[in-house]
Amino acid sequence: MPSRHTPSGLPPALARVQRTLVMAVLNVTPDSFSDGGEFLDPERAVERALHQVRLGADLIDVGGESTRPGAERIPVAVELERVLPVVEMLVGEAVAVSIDTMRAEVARAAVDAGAVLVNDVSGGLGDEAMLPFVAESGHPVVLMHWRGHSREMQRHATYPTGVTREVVDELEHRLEAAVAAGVAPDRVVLDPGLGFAKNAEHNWSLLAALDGLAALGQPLLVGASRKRFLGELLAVDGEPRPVEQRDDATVAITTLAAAAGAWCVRVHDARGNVDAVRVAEAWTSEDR
Ligand code: PMM
Repeated sequence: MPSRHTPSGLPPALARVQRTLVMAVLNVTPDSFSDGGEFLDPERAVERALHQVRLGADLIDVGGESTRPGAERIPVAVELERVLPVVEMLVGEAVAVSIDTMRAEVARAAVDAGAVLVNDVSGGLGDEAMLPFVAESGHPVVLMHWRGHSREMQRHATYPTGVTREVVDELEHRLEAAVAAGVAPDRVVLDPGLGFAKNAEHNWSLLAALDGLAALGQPLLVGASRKRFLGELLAVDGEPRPVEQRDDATVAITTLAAAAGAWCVRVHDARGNVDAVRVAEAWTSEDR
């Protein structure tokens, strides 16, 4: 079984966990592909997150800007207005919060409010102030493979020398950039960025190569939950499986990702995924 790497700098309750972590998504947006508009009201958002924690989620990933293909950017003030009250309320409930943002200003406000992890889908490319901020804060950071903003990203879904090779190379560059900015390498989590400048075939290649990515020696995060490539896989008569019926396939990916050594999976509904990481842990455990 490939070894699972865990980032430093997490709160002790998370650092102690001896299995793949389950991060539950909380999109405080009107337009995310799977849950857009459902949790714009902070009270509802918090209720949803607490439900996910009761189901066994280890972390709640709060995001205020949709990254679905084609999405337009929003002003930073709007992003802050969406996420901050929710982060504050969740921290007040002793929930471990991750902040899903490409903006240093939003990351800083969330960290000041008590967020424990920064999740940057742009891998530090979206805002030049992000990596220096992460270095200063000392928080662990997720750097995802990214090739451009949602509006235009599918134009960059070309990998002439092989998707795994190019993604690994580009992630290594992001890691180097983080270290050059002063981020401790043991705080950096890498993420292949499924669906971001990638078609279904690219996503499956990356998932199949996950143990190879784990060999980079960094903790890995996998975000496959409900994504379009699952809808395409399960299509009937050319009709993709609807978003709300992709959770079983998500659980299957979680099991395989956990067995391949992922540190964390990012999912919309913790149910099933929490059991899946336990199954994978028992399956791959070496001390029996
Ligand atoms: N995917 C989405 C948003 N944030 N963060 C990380 N680290 N990895 C991902 O794969 C990822 C992400 C898009 O999905 P959503 O709109 O359902 O949140």
